Amino acid sequence: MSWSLFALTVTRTWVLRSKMPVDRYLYQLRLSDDVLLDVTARFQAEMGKGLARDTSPTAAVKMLPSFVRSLPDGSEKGDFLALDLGGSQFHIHWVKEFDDGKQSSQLESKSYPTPKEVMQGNGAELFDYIADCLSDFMETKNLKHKKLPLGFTFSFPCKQTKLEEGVLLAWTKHFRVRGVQDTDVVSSLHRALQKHQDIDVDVLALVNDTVGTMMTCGYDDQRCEVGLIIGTGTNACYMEEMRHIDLVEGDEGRMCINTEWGAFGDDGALDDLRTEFDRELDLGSLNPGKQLFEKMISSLYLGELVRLILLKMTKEGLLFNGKVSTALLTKGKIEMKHVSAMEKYKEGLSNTKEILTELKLFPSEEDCVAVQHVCAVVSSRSAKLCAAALAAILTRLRENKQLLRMRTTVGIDGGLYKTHPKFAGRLHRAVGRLVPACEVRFLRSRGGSGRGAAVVAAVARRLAAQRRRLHTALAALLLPPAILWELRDKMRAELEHGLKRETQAQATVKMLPTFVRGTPDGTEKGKFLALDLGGTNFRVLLVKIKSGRRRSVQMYNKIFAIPLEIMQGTGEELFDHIVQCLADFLEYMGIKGARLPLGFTFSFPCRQASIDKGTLVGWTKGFKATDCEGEDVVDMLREAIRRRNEFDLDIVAVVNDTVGTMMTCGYEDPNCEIGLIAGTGTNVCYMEDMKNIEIVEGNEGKMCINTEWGAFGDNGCIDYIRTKYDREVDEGSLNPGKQRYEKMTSGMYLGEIVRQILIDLTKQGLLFRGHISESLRKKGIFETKFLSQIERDRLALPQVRHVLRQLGLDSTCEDSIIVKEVCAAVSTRAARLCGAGLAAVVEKKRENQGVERLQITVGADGTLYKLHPHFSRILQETVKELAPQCDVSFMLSEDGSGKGAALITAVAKRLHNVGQK
Ligand code: 0WK
Ligand code: 0WK
Ligand code: BGC
Ligand code: BGC
Repeated sequence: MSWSLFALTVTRTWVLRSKMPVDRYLYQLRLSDDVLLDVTARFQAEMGKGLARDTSPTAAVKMLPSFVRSLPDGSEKGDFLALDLGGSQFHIHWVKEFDDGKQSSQLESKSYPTPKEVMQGNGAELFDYIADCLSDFMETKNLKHKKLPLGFTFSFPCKQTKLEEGVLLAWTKHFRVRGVQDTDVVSSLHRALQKHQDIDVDVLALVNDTVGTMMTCGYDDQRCEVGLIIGTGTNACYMEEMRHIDLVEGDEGRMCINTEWGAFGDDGALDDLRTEFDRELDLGSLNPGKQLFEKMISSLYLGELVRLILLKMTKEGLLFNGKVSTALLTKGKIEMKHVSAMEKYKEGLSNTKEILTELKLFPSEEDCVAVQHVCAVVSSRSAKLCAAALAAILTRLRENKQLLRMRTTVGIDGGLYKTHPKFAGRLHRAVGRLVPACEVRFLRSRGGSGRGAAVVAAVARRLAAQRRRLHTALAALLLPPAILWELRDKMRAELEHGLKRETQAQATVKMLPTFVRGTPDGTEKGKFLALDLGGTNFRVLLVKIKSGRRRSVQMYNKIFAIPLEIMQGTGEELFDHIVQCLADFLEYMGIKGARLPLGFTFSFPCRQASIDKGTLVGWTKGFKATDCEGEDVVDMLREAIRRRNEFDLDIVAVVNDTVGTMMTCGYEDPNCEIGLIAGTGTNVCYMEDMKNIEIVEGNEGKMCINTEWGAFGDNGCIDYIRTKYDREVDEGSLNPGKQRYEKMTSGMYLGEIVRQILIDLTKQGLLFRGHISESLRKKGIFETKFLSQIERDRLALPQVRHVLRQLGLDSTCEDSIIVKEVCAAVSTRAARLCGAGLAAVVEKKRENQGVERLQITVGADGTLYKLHPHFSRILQETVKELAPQCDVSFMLSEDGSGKGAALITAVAKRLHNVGQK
C-alpha cells in the first residue's frame, strides 16, 4: 500500500470517526438497508399502479409497453442501421448480423455531437439534424445505394402502440426541443429522412435505450431480461408477463416494459427521503417536479448535488475556510467526471486537490477528505437507490416465474455505471443484500444500445415475415362467412339427397332411418341394460327408469377399454370382447340370471330395417374390425352371447350415439329433437317428418334420421376448402377418402391436422428453429386433448411450453404462441364447420314446420364439445349466424347416450308389448 494511500486512510478514518459536522448534512443521504427495502416496496407498488388499467393514467412510474416481445433467437441476419439518441452522445451504427448460428455481428459506428441549439431548438431542426447525420454516415460508409432497415434508440419516455411508433410524453435530461412532445417521433424522423432523396431507410423499430441495452446483452446471454441505464439519465426495463399488462391486448408470453423509473417519486412518494439539496437541485433544473428519482441518481445531477452540499457547508464555514468561490456558486460547475475522479481513492487526495484547485477552492487536506466523503455519500446513495428499485424488478420477475430462487442477467450501460470507480461495486453489493434469492449477473453492454436496436429491428422483421408466412399457412383454414353460408347450403342439399329415394343410393350423407319415432313421454319404466360403443370409452350400463310422479332414471355403469388390437382385429374377437365385458358387469351387478332388455348404442353408420336391426355400412374413427361391414351388428352380438353361453339377454334396440344423446336430453326437454356428437367422431341426428323420408313406408309422424354427416364431402363437394394438411391426415388415416367432413371437425383428427401444420411451419423455419424432432414426426402424438389444454384462456405460455415438452417438443415463447395460434385456427375451423352443418339441419326443421321462427333444443355430447375451451361457443355462434330464424338452445347430455338407449329400449319394449296384445 503506497505511503500517500496509507496517509489518506488514516486521515479519513480519523475524520470520520470524529464525526465531522459534515455528517449533519449527509446523514439524510445515508440510506440503511431497511430504508432501501422500504423504497423497494414503494417501487413495487408504483410498478403495479403503472401496469393496471385504472391506475396507469395517474401513475408516476409510467411502465410503458415497448412491443418488444421476444429476445433474439440467432436467426436474425442482414444489415441494419441504428440511431442512438438521448445519452451523452449521439451514435449512428451500421450493424451486420450474421446468421452463422453463433450470433455474431459486426458494428461500424460514428458519433455525432448534439449541440445545445439542437437539444433545445425546435422539432423540425432536431430531426433534420438527425437525418443529415445519417446521410453523412451513409455517405461515409458508402451505403447510400442500399435500402436498409433502421432501429431508432430514442432515450426518452414514449407511449407506443406498436414497435415502429412512439409518442413522446416528455423530454428529460438536457433535451428540451419544442413541438415534439405528444407527437410520434418516428413519423417526424420519416418526414426528415424523406427530404434526403438519396437515402432509403425503413424505420422498423423505436426502442428506449434500456430496451436496446437489454437486447444487446440478450444477444450474448439469452438469460438477459432486464436492461438498466445509469448514465446521464437513469431507467430500467424488464420482460413482464403479458397477462399483467392491462394496456396491451393478449395474455400470451411476455413484453418488455420500459419502467421510466426516473419519474419515481414525482407523485411525492419519495418526499420523506429527498433532502433540501434534492429540492434545490430540482428547482434549478429544466423540469422542476419531474424525474425526481433520476435527479437523486444520474450523472447529469450528481455533480450538482455535490456542489450544493459543498456550497452549504462552505457558507457555514465548514469547508474552504468559508470562502465561497464563483465555481461553487455556478450551477453545473461540478460534473460527474469530477465526482468520479475524486472517488478514485487509490490515487489518494491528488485528484480531489487538483479539481478543487481548478475550481479556485484551494482546499486543505481535511477539505479534500470531506469533499471526497461528500462525493462518496452522494454516489453511494445513488447506487443504493438504483439497487432498491432494481430489487423490486428482480422480485417481480422471480414472482412471475413462481420461483423461490432465480438466476438472471441484467444488461447494463451508462457512463456513471461504466466510469465511476465505485458505483458498480456498490450497486452489485446492495442488490445482493436486498434480494438474496436472486443470483444476478450484471452484463456490461458491448457496443451500446444501437446493436440492440438493430436486433429489435431484425427480430421485428423476422417476426413480421414469420407472421406473414404463418398467416399464409393459416389463411387456408379461415372460413369467411360467404364460404360458411355456401357450406350450409351444400350440407342442406346433401341432406335432401339422402332423403330422396332416387338419390339416396349415391348420397354421401346417408340420412339413415333409425326407426325411433318419438322422444320419451315419461311413461317409460323398467330395468334395462345398455352398451355404449364407439366413443372414447366403452360403457356397460344398468338403467332403472321410473315413470309417473316418481319419474326418474337411475344408472350404474362401468367403463371398459377396447384395446387397439380388438378395434382392428376380427369382428368375432370384438364382439366376444364386448360380451366378456357384459359378463363382468352382470357378475359385478349380480344380475347374470336376469334376461334384461338391452339397448345397444353403436356409434357407427348402420342401415336399419327396424329398431333392432342394424347393418354396419362402414367402420369409422379408430375401428377396423374385419368381417363386420355389411353385417348386422345385433346378430353379431347375439351370436357372441350365444358363443359364451353364460347368460341370455333381450337385445331390443340398436341406436346411434347421436340418437341416444337426443333421447337422453329429450327426457328432460321435450323440445330436444336434434342429437349432436362432437367427439372422437362427429355426427348429428334429428326428428324428420315421415313424409320426407322416402325410403320408409308411411307419411304420418316423425322418425329420427341419423344423418352420418361425417361423410359430407366424400363426393368432393368440399374439396375446395380442404387443405394440404387435411389431405395428409386423410391419406394417413384408416379410411382414406372417407369421412372427409369428420376429418376436418372431430377429435380423432384435429391433433393430427395441427401436427401436419407444425411440421410444415417447421420446414419453413418458422418453428422449433426449423428442426423437426422425432416426436413431431410421430403420428397421433398431438392428441386433441392437447389442443384443449393449449387453448385454455389465461394459460400462461410456460404452461403451453410444458405441454409441448411433454410431447418432446422443446419450444421457445414464440414457438408456443404460434402453436397456440395453429391450434386455435384448427379448432375454430372445426367448430365453424360443425356450426354450418347444424344450421342446415335446424333450417330444414324450420321449413319442415313451415314456421317463421323455430325454437328447438339440440342435445350435445362428445369430448370435443364438452372439454374444448372454445369449440361449443364458436359452434353455437355460427349456428346463430347461419340460421337467424331459429332459436337454438343447446343442452349438454350429462349421462351419455346409454340412458337414451335404455329409454329407446323402454319405448320399443312398450310398443312391442302393445303390438303383442
Ligand atoms: C450507451 C447507450 C445509449 C444510452 C447511453 C446512456 O448506447 O443508448 O443512452 O449508454 O449512458 P450515457 O451516455 O447517458 O452515460
Ligand atoms: C358420450 C356418449 C357416447 C358417445 C360419446 C362421443 O355416451 O355414446 O359416443 O359421448 O364422444 P367421444 O367419447 O367420442 O368424445
Ligand atoms: C429517460 C429514459 C432513458 C434514461 C436513460 C431518462 O431520462 O426518460 O427514457 O432510458 O433517461 O437514458
Ligand atoms: C360415426 C357416427 C357417430 C359419430 C360420433 C362417426 O364416426 O360414423 O355414427 O355418431 O362418429 O361418435
